[in-house]
Amino acid sequence: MQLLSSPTSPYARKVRVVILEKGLADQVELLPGVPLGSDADAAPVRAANPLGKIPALIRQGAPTLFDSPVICEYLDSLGHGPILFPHEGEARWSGGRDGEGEREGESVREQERESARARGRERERERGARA
Ligand SMILES: N[C@@H](CCC(=O)N[C@@H](CS)C(=O)NCC(=O)O)C(=O)O
Repeated sequence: MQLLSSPTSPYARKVRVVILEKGLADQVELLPGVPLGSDADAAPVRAANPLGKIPALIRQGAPTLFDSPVICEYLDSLGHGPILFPHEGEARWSGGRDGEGEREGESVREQERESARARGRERERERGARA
């Protein structure tokens, strides 16, 4: 299996934690995923996930999985050790929420948008200086 991910994605980090906790590190190759890069950089992510997001888990001979809760539960079903995502009972409803990750994700996205705006302003200044 191959995981498209990045160090800054909280969703991808959650999946990497599951990979480690479930003893699957030797079965999952980590590949860089750049969802918000240039068309060329983002192409592998868009090819793997129609939503153009990371994480995405590419499986040999089976459809690619995307959306971190789905990926996490799938990996949980494969690996060793205690179940991390209970299937039933109170434990199912009291754990595994994505709220923290979403807040962190929004903060990362805002930083990326601000970097893109700063690069745009820099390019404008360079064009102005050359004119
Ligand atoms: N619900 C998704 C959210 C994934 C997500 O938003 N990933 C961000 C990176 S942290 C992304 O790929 N964003 C690209 C975009 O929104 O186009 C999950 O849990 O995997």
